[in-house]
Amino acid sequence: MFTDAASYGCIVGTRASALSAQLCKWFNDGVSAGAKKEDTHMAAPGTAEQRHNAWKALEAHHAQVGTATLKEMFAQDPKRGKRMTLTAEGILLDYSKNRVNDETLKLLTGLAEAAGLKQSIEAMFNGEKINITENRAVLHVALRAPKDEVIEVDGHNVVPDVHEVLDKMAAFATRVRSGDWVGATGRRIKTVVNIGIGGSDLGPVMAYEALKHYTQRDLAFVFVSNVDGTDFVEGTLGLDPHETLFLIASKTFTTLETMTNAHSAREWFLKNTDGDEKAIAKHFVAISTNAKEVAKFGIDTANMFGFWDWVGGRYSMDSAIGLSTMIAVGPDQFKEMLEGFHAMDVHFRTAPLAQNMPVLMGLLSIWYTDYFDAQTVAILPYDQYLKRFPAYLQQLTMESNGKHVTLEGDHVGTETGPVYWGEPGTNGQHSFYQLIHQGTRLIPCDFIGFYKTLNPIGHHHDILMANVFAQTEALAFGKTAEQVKAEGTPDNLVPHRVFEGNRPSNTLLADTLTPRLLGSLIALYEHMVFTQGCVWNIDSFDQWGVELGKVLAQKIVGELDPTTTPDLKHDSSTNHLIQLYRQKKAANG
Ligand code: G6Q
Repeated sequence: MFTDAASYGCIVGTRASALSAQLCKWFNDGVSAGAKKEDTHMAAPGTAEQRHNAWKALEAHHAQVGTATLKEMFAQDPKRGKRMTLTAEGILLDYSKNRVNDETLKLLTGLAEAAGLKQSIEAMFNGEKINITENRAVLHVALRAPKDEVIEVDGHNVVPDVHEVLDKMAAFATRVRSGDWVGATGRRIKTVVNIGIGGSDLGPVMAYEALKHYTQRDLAFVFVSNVDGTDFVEGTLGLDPHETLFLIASKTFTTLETMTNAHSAREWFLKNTDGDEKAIAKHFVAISTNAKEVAKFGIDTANMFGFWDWVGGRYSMDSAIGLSTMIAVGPDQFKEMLEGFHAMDVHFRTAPLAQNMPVLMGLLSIWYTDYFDAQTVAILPYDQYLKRFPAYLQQLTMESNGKHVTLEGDHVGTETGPVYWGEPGTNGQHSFYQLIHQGTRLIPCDFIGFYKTLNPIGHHHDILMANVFAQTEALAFGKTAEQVKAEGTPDNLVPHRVFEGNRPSNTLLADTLTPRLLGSLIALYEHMVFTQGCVWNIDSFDQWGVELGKVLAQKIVGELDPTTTPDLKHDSSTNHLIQLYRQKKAANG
């Protein structure tokens, strides 16, 4: 029989003692690394001792309240549901169904203060080189700064550069949308194919899907990312090259997947037209920071849209990387999206920590990750247009905070980035929600819904939103054995039908999904990630794990040619797998 007490125990899963041991190590390392800390570009946070004390205070607090239930908390404070809400830039966050009380929030805010979050936010907005491992500024906030703002990197104001590119994008997008930009044979562009991967793909795809309602429907959009030839072949199947425009999106213009797809696109285009290389200029444009490689590929740099090394790939969807978005929705609506981003930037920079939505969400995720041993966070948008939002957030969160060393290079003393995942509702309810409701793991969830649908038919929207409210209620309050019995359930089935409850969730509600709202929503998560990274004292803006993959595959590609006899120097498993592939490839011709 599942009693309430037993059920809480099994999902609380506190790792307080392990955390305590790690914190001691971290504290000692922090003190000895004190001098090194001065060398970094981060603005000085609290001392190692203050940070240590803030973590320890939360640990003690967790020992006291970690088993308290949402049911009790709601019973104690009838106004909790209304009180624990926060509104910013058209988004309402209801955080009342989290396992926190006022003291928890105070201590979490104290943790952020001790970590120097306020100073770090200023350091980012001021263009300091807070991406210390790449010695780069982190200025996606400059991509949506109004024209009159001044943001300097090495003494140079980057805002005019941003607006120059935005203007160039707007002129180009307008020409493609109106049919003024024509292909080499004078035909109007009907399909735009974005070729990119990772940060040069996930943002554009997500934004295209999210804003489909606002797109020009006589233009089709295709996104090719995977080096698996199937992606390119299926993506271009049936396209007329005379009416197709390729956007080659790559910050470096050296990424193996993107360059392979770009070369295939070039061959496909020349093979299916009269093969005149001069036509390339009308059908290929580049989005990159690397003019040299763009020219080498054969794209006229006049048809190149630039950005800068201070824009990280996963933070680039509102830079020139968003050209496909701008062509789809038009420059005015793209501008509205940027305004939404900017509004949330201002909120993040100016709101007090306790009323700061990205900060609060970041701190709540730290509470579950580091004190409840929660390993994942589910992102559950109840809007079909946001179907790619969880995939987008996977990269934003996990590439940013999937780090095991501190800014000083020491092993972290706490757990860092949880796994983010999800699917749109209500589809997910018919598959993995079972585990969230009745499994043994604690999975904090973000539910995202809208008061108004863009497609009002019948009762669909009420049914959709009723599910949001029902799910968060069931997760928080569950169903006791007594309730199950009272329904006439046979005794042997009662345990199976008990819902422990006490499973936390955030609910995010907004009026309707507009370009502006999308911008604010993305910025909310960007800054939530920043908050987490600052508290964990890690570099959220490098991605050495991605870089490694880029190098390793390049080497092995050359070893797969069966006409050569490479001296394979990998481990015995990798050598064997490569040999098998070479033999099969030779046999298959
Ligand atoms: C993002 C990562 C990574 C990157 C891709 C594509 O933050 O760095 O996902 O966006 O590897 O890189 P390119 O744009 O240089 O092709």
